[in-house]
Amino acid sequence: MLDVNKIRADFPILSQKVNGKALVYFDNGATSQKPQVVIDAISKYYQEINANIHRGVHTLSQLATDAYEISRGKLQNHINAKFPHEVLFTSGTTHGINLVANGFASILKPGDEILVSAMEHHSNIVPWQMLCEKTGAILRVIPMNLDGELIMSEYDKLLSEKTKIVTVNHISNALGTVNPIKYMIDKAHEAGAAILIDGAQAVPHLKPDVQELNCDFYVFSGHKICGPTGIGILYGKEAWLNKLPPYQGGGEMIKEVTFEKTTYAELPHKFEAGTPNIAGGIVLGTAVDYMNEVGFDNIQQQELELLEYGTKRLLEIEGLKIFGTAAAKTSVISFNIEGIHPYDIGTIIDKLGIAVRTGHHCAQPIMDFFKIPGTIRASFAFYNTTEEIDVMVEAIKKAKVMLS
Ligand code: 7TS
Repeated sequence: MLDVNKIRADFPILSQKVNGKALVYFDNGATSQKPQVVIDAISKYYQEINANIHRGVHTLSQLATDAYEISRGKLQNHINAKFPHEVLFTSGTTHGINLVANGFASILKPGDEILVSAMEHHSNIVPWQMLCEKTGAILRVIPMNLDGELIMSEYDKLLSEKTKIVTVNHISNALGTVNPIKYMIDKAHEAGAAILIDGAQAVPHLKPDVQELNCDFYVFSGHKICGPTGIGILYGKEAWLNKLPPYQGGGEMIKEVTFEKTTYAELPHKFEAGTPNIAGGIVLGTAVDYMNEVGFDNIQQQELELLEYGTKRLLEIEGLKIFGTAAAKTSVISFNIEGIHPYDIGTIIDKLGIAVRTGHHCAQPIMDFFKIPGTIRASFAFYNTTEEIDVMVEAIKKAKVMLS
């Protein structure tokens, strides 16, 4: 069992007051809070070993390079990648998806098809639409049902020899649905297509095993797993990363440059042009260590309790409707109250110290599907408590009285 009070003491921001009230932070889907070890590791890097990596023979450069590569190894272990060079540092999920989509420009022909799901974040829609514009490929959408579950029989029908890549989130940011990605990966491969998994909302809750999943690409952001912003991971199978052209040209990604011809560096450097977010890369390793120390079994147990308790308490509010009622769900509750705009509730409960996200959550097609302008989203992390849910429920009741 998780000692939540002990865990909360690791996060200085959680004992802050916001608008004069104790902070209730339920916007973990947007970004997680950071434990003191992570905050300290950032200072330590700049205080003790700051230098550019992979270039100097001097001691600090070597220390920074070693720390960066040790962190890559931690991430490799964390997701069980076969090789460290299959783990690329990016600036985040968005960067990882754009890198892969850009690479596929050299593979796709007019009429080829890309499958996306109906419940994607914009960052897993727009890069593929841009790719379609560039190549003449066609975007097809895997539909979902009213519970917010992808319809697998429709997915099976959409897959064909025209399908070149499938791209789907592991967990939906707006609905909390956990998608059947193992099934989807196997089916994509049977059809001869590659598959990218957007793990941005999954990695805060579980440890993906990329070899067991057998996905071709798996992307996520560091800032949702207690790490800093501006750093993320793109896992790609070695064969795919060798096949794709580099995304950006520049220093560190070359083997040899002449004005006649340039040859590219081996993986992972081929995809890591320029000075990267060195501190971010190193500290992401610290963040992953922290999450593993807390333990994903403990995290899941705590979050399941929060999901069940939160769902029960919220449904006590008259006129409240939850969007995203999939059988397989994580600790995200998206809801609306009849006759009240989500922004109004969000604004009032913010005054009471409660941070939730309101709006379309960068997933407008989901809102269009449910014919709503947006939702109020409470997304819980392992450091949240049922008492905080009680505070939110009371605040929403107050807001409802004020607004009706
Ligand atoms: N994919 C999913 C499923 C996401 O939830 C997000 C961010 C992204 C991609 C993009 O990640 P980034 O780190 O590159 O920005 N989701 C959210 C959210 O739900 N609220 O704020 C950001």
